[in-house]
Amino acid sequence: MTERTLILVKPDGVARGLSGEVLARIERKGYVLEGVELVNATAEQLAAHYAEHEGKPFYQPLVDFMSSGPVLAVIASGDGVIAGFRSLAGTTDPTTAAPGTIRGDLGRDWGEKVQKNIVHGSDSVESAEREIAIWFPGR
Ligand code: DAT
Ligand code: MG
Repeated sequence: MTERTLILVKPDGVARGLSGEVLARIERKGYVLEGVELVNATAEQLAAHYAEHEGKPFYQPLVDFMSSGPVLAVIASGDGVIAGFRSLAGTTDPTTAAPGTIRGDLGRDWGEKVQKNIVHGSDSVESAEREIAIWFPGR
């Protein structure tokens, strides 16, 4: 089913010059870029985006990291793009993410205080629509 997802190239990805690499992988898979914008995330955007993780030990370090530089917010569309991009991204910890995935190929840093895993991708239709409204109001 054609659907939309919300992807973020996180501050580590943008700072390392990996935005184009991530966009290229999305396009090579056949997904369509519907919106791309460089954003300095506000505290309100991050609180809304990561509401499900509030109270967890990694929450504050995560929000601090996400505020440390610009993020590239992307809407991508296509058949099965929500699960498909999660598959392209790889599992959460880049150390064990499979080779061939964005996190597995390009990520490394992980720890109690830093979670630099390059990208975010929505995990369900409901999350995707909720997150698109946070990063692209009116879309
Ligand atoms: P994902 O980004 O793979 O959907 P998630 O939604 O569970 O993972 O968590 C959001 C982010 O929070 C994740 O990209 C990195 C950080 N994170 C998750 N679990 C963590 C943990 N156990 N320790 C440190 N950071 C974590
Ligand atoms: Mg998640």
